[in-house]
Amino acid sequence: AFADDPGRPRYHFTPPANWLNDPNGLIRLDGRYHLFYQYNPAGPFHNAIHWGHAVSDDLLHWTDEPIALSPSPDGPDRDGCWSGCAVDDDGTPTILYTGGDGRWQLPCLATSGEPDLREWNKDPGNPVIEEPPSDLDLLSTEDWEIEFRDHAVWRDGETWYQLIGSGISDRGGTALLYASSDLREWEYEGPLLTGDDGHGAVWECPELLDLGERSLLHVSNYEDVVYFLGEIDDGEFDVAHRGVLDPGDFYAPQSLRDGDRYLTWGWLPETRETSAQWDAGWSGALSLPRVLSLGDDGRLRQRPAAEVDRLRQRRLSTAVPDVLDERRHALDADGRTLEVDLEVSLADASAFELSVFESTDRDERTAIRYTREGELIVDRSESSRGEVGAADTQRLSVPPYDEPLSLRAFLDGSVIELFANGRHCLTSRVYPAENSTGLSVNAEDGRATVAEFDVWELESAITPVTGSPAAAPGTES
Ligand code: DQQ
Repeated sequence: AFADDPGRPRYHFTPPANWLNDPNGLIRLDGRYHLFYQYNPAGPFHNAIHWGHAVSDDLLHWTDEPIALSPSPDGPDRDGCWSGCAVDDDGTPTILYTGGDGRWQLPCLATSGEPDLREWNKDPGNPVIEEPPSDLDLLSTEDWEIEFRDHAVWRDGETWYQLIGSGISDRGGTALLYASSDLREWEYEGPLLTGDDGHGAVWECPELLDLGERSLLHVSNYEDVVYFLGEIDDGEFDVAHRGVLDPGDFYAPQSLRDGDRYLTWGWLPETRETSAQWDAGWSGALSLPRVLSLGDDGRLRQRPAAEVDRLRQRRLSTAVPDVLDERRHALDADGRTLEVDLEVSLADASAFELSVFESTDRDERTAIRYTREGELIVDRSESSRGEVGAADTQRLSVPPYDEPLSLRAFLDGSVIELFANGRHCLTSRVYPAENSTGLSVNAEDGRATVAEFDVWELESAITPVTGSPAAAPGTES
């Protein structure tokens, strides 16, 4: 099932085998992109997390590297090397990550002396912060003494700053700010922001991006990746706007400052059953690299990195009419490694529908709908007939000022990643049968006009797997 799994993406990053969750430690060094990720080499499930590693020169082709960080049996990370970031400390690549140790989670540091970032030396002073701040009533749970993890580090002049995710009892998730001159001694400054009004009890993976006129703080609250746009004033974050980065199957993103742009990747978790993940031998993919920026209106923009255009290998002929009505129009083009690029206006229709991963009898398909109510919808009720996958409908509100809809839809095995009007993203995981490759379009209750419609076959850019999956308990390999 591993090599011929039709659900395995060909241009979205996946682990060589076994388990992947959060992207970590994104850094560009000597022109090369390094990607680390939460990795369990023992099987497609979350346990005893290591840091996997891959490198790329162009953001599209990734080469698998040896494991970068493993839990030390007697160390403060003996239960796992959890999420964190990488910085360049005047020529010394340095990782800050969370060490899991019994009921504790504390920040640990590691450095590398090699430009290939293969060897990492854990700091003898780990953990670099020995306890969470005591002046706050931080949340404790059955499993954890305190929720206190994940690290975003940046430098301003001579000072390093760090954000750590946590939660304050009876208040909500929080991002705690620390400062340091050497990355090893940290002074607690206070909460940068606490989500008092229903943004989750705990914040994981906080990250702060400087988007020029405004800063963007995003946090993952077990459900959504919530973002806040605003300004930092005297160690506190003044929120002007808030939203959700991608209300679909997208979690715990991390970014890389690359020249004057930010590139952001998120974890696209599986939505199929655990047993299907065992059968497949792998679990978890990453989003395409997204460029996050600020529009002239002070709102967020999200687009695929320009490099992604280079995946286009061949334009497929579609013959989509300029005016669509209720009749379904099947495209000549089909496939599972595609980009569909379109611009449509609803005219007098109530909705426009693009159906993807369609079987010949249309019994299996995923409907992407754009409605007059200003919603972009991914209807998965008929998506994964052969397998149990999430069947709920995902919704993204695309405000009316966004008419016409300009959509880039990336299809990749089991991934549907949508970019609407360069602003909004919605990602879905679906598990159609291998030969469900069809595409069709139609309008509902009236006519819709199509200004642009292109289908591109994309390159299978991810290097063929080098690892082999761990055998599931009780199965033969
Ligand atoms: N995943 C990591 C944690 C983080 C969570 C553990 C978010 O550090 O809070 O694998 O998905």
